[in-house]
Amino acid sequence: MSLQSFFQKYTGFLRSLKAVYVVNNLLQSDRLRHNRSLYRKYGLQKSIFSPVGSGDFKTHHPDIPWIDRPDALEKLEQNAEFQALGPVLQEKVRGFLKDGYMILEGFFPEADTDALNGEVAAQLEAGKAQYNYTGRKIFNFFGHSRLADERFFRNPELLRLLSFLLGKKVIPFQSLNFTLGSEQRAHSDSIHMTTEPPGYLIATWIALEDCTPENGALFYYPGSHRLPYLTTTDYPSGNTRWTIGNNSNRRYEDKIEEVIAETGLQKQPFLGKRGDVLIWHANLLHGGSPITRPGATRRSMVCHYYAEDVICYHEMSQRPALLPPTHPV
Ligand SMILES: O=C(O)CCC(=O)C(=O)O
Repeated sequence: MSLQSFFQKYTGFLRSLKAVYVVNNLLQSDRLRHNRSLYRKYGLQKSIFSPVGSGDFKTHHPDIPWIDRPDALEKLEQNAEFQALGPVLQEKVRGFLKDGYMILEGFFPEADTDALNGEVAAQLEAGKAQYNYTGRKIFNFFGHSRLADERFFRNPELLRLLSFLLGKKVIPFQSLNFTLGSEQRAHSDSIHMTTEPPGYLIATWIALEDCTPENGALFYYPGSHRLPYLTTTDYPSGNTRWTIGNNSNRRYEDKIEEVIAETGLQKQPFLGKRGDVLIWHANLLHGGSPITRPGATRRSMVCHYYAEDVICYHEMSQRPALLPPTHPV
């Protein structure tokens, strides 16, 4: 068993040791080599195998995603690629700039979502795919399924749209499949997958069955993408030079709860239909509602992407992000 797959299940003490991640980084060096030139580009003077976090970037590179610039709406209207989109999609892109998300209704036909649900169930049954230590998330299912990979994770139409939104070509980075709702508290992806320059991450959330008020629907806070990016120095993470704080995630989520209360942001459930896709901004606060009907399933897939010429790292665990494995499928 590789260290990587061991850590998918393991929740004990070793998870808090930065040195363990360094060993894993060395073992996965193929998936980190691309960072050599990026570290040079962004003036980061450290080994590509070392822990990395927001503290390593005392000042941010001035490259701000165009969607986050004050003149974004004005520039959008003049953009030739935008003008070539139909009026419906144009309105959704305007909404993305304003609210930090957009919804593509009925993007995937039922035949595709049915087929993917069948493959996930079969691979779980056969023990080829597994939930990670959370008991809810199946990491990188695209590595087990050509359908998940080509139709969902690397869907050319979505890749084009995401690259347009970030203003740079995106790299499909990781996927998570769920059969039950996550019931995860509100958070921003940016604490888990962070980029330098900030904001060059984007995600798709795909409903593989209808979402209801009982089956743990996704929720989000429109407009929250405009909040400052929180880092591990903005809450008592418990991190030390050598270790990651055991309760860092809980404390981060407590902090987010405070921010929501202070700003008066309004929570919105996503009662999407199967086949719908929700695209969210790197900093949009979101999470999973409680499951109030015992046994209710909520099949879904989340795919994360970041721009190809930025550094991506995991702020909470201070690790450089590994490029996806090149599994045979
Ligand atoms: O699907 C959910 O319930 C939440 C997923 C999520 O928060 C994430 O992938 O960041």
